[in-house]
Amino acid sequence: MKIKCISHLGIAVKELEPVKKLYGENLQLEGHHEEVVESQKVKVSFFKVGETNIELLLATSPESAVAKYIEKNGEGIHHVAFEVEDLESALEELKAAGVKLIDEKPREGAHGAKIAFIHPKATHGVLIELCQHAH
Ligand code: CMX
Repeated sequence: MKIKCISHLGIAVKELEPVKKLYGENLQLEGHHEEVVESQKVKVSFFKVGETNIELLLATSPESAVAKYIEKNGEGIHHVAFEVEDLESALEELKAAGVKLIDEKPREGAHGAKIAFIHPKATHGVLIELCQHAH
């Protein structure tokens, strides 16, 4: 597989507005996209950092994985997302190598990107997302 770059770092937050103020006003990063990803039960807000992004993650339901994460760990870095050239074949490769996956097939994430998660049990505690952007 070919990992092209870190697409984003996902940060779990309890409230969006004060964190947006921190990244947007205090750290002066450019906020450029916001959307609710219904399937993931999250609202996401992106800030550009050079070629990569900070993705703030707000749970939209108590059943959201992000709500569960915050309950257990508090706010903080939730996942790292690597952009790959071809997500389906990357997943096939990992599966063949015996790496435990959460998603064996791509599903839809923010920006209409195809995304899939590797299980944190297989990644020494860091939740890894692989994504392939629509463009
Ligand atoms: N980082 C590290 N470990 C994590 C973790 C995280 N973010 N989230 C869960 N885990 C650990 C748990 O602590 C648990 O460990 P133990 O078994 O030792 O207690 C284990 O992984 C399983 O966690 P769980 O919540 O019980 O299991 P689920 O199968 O219900 O969910 C997961 C696991 C990772 C899929 C889910 O928690 C999750 O975070 N999904 C991704 C949601 C998300 O970020 N969506 C936004 C996408 C938007 C986009 O980028 O486009």
